[in-house]
Amino acid sequence: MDGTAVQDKTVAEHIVDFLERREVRHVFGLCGHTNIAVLAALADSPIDFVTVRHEQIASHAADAYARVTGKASVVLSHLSPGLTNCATGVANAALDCIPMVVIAGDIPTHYYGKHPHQEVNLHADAAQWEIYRPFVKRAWRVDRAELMAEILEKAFHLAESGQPGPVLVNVPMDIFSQRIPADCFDRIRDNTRALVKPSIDDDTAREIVERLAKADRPVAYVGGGILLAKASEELREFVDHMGLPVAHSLMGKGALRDDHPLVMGMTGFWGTELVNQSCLNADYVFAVGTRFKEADCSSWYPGYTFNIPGSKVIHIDIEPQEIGRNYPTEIGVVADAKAALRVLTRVAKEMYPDGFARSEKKAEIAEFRAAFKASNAAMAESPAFPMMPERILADTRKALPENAIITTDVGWNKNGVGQQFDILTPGSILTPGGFATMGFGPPAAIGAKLAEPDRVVLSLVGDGGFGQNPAMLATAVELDLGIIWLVMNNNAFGTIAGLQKAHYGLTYGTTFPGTAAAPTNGPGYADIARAYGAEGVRVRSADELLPALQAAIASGKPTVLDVAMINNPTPTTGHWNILDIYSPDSEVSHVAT
Ligand SMILES: Cc1ncc(C[n+]2csc(CCOP(=O)(O)OP(=O)(O)O)c2C)c(N)n1
Ligand SMILES: [Mg+2]
Repeated sequence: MDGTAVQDKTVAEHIVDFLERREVRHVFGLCGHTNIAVLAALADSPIDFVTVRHEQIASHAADAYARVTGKASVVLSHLSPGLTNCATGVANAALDCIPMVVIAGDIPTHYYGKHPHQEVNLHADAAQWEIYRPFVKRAWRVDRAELMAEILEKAFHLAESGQPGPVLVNVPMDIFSQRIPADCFDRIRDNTRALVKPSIDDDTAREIVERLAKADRPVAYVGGGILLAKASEELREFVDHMGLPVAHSLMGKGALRDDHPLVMGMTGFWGTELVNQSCLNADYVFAVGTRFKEADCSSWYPGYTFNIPGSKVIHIDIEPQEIGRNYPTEIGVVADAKAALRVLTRVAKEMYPDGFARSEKKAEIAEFRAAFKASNAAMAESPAFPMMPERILADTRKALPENAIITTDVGWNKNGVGQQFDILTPGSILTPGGFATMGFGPPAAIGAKLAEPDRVVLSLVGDGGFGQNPAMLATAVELDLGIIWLVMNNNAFGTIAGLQKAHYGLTYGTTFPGTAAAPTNGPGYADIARAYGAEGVRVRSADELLPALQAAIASGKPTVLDVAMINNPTPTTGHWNILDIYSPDSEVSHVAT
């Protein structure tokens, strides 16, 4: 450190300058006595601080913001209860590989271990940062002010590179207020902000193309890694040239438009017959940016989604730990999906300039799609009220422009959407895949709308999920965000109620008893919306939904639509091992009522 340098700014002010230089536009968070120094510095900054009423709302909103912008989002949290409230959203981001930098205040360094106000110290002094260790890529406790610049720099690099994910920068409050010389931050000023990602070599690419070309029944199986790498266009070029039918995981939904002639759909428990059968019969599975997760692979049971070994696996992923984790892999490549697919397409065009039509497979896909649609038609057009879930999804698709962003939660809105709702713009569905967090979707819509204010943003959510974070409405109204929340209201934690009914013959603790005022529909979600200053509409017949959606989109106002829905489970063709755990001796189907 230069002893003559001016001690010009506090660490908090330097942090804000750093974030401005990184072109951060929004910071999500909630105040506390440990972080108001940073808020004071933000007050004079072009960066907007998005105030929420519960830290989980901040971390989910930041998660969605990062999914849409493709860059690390920033959360500012208070210590202990603030940080634990925030944890669910951070863990959700971690399991879906979403880059995020969480900056948290902590107790002052000179009080470590003395049990100052709100210290977490039962096993070690000033140990709140350890709570995050299992789900962040790295957690720093900043014990010296001069180290802040390098730590922040590393934090952003780590969050955004390799397999992305959240990191924690935990800062004792006295460090925020310390004045440090400017050159502490100047040291990193000219450092690069974007790291070049690894690709595939031509020889390996040729080997892969050769095997896929010679295969009889190859299948591409893609995951969220395609969207994280913004590789949809490269994927389309490669599968079009090779004529590869495409299956995808839940997180891979929308990697290609769902109406692309080669897209078969989502695999696994909630997959359809076509996609699960095609994967079972594949001689080669060409997997990119996916981790072969349990729900997508029918608990890895042979005979439901994948038959591996049997089918051979080629797997490209940015993270070596994902390769060979659950299935033996013939060729494994650690590479960025976008870079690797570019090389593969170039090599494939050199080796097989005419490409592969696989017209028969395309015809089979088209035929299945038509038959699946026909088999759902009665439900998708049903006038029943409470509404059929299929009709809610069909009317929602009709009302939305192709590039609308949809956030899902868990429940029918996730499983049914994965199975039967067409996504027509890559990256336009944001879903909590790995952590499957109930309560993700409504606040996630706030992050999505802030990232893309000109696009329609709709949160499809169950009544259980909506009930988790209704306070997000305060933020949406304060910022006048024209989001639509469609509450698929079956007066139940329906997905779990369906499992319980099938295995135990009852619904205890899984449905809502109702209230005297609303015995069958639970709390008045439209009234709650109006109390927060948003629009609230209780839809009263099936035919009212489409016009209500169109009116909400046209109004541009934050609007909650409360839509009564029949409590039927999402149909399944795959398997989930929990069924055997509940009922080991009988083959109980989830769809049984
Ligand atoms: C935070 C959290 N708690 C519990 C669960 C377990 N869970 C999975 S689906 C579900 C029910 C969701 O209910 P709702 O949002 O009403 O959707 P529905 O299943 O009725 O369509 C629950 C409780 C979870 N995934 N996340
Ligand atoms: Mg429900």
